Amino acid sequence: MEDAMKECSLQPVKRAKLIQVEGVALPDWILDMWEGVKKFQAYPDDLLIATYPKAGTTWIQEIVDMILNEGDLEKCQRAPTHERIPFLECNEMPPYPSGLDMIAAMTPPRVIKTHLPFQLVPQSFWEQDCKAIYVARNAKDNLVSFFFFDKMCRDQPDPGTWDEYFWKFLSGQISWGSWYDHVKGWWKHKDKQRILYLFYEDMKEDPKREIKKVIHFLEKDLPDEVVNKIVYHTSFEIMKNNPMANYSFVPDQVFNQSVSQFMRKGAVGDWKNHLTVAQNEIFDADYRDKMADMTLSFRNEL
Ligand code: PPS
Repeated sequence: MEDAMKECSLQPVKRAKLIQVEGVALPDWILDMWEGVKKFQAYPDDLLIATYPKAGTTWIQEIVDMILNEGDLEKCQRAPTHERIPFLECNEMPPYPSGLDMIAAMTPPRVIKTHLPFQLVPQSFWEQDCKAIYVARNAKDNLVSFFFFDKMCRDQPDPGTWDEYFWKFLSGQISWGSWYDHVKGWWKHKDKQRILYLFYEDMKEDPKREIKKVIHFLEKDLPDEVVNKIVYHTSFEIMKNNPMANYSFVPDQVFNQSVSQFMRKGAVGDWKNHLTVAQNEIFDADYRDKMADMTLSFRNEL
């Protein structure tokens, strides 16, 4: 598979365009997947991992996989992240099949990743009363992380300049739409469905405490030494050097990690290095308006 990936790296990847699907901005390649996504049939024991992009998806994927495999490192290194936990709405990227095809080939119980806002998630997940874990990250760090990702990922629309991207983020005109609608939509439904809503900042502050929440949610009982092992192996420093978790297997033509690494900083508060004073003021005023109706609150620093 790795050799085939390298060969595919010879083909330049065309940047996606942004389209609107049911009022949400999405990369245009999603159209080929859309009918299959809408009709997706979940099993009751499917676990959905949902995030706005760059909110800590890969981190929670690794944590969940390690919990389900009771800390067995060898099992967790059986394949790269997206093979262990396929991405529901992802297009086919030869030699990798589409997310839907990868999920169809899995043996239950399945863990599935999505970036879809709550209202676009296939109904079947809720009809089957599936569990879901949602991770949210403060908007400013999420914006910065997404900008650097969009610069290096050629499967994404061109981000333009930092200033252009700043305005696109505020207006929700980037892939998977508005950060504000996304975090709010999942928050509003968290007590109506079996949803564990986590925050990236809490995970940074006290990973063991948050990992224990996930263990409890998944109805597992793991000894303290296994929990400690999971904390260690899902730390940023270790995951950054784990080829099964750092996306180094994706060819340069898709993820140009010389532009920006997938495992970039893994920190809370990096926005301070990127938002200008003026941008920060505009951001805060706009944020107050958009989040005024919510009890949901985020920490921009620890
Ligand atoms: S994606 O493409 O949406 O799946 O990306 P996602 O995994 O959601 O987000 C990538 C950011 O998460 C950081 N990351 C981590 N932070 C802390 N600890 C761990 N273990 C960890 N793993 C990944 C990663 O560095 C990206 O954030 P930035 O701020 O860009 O560094």
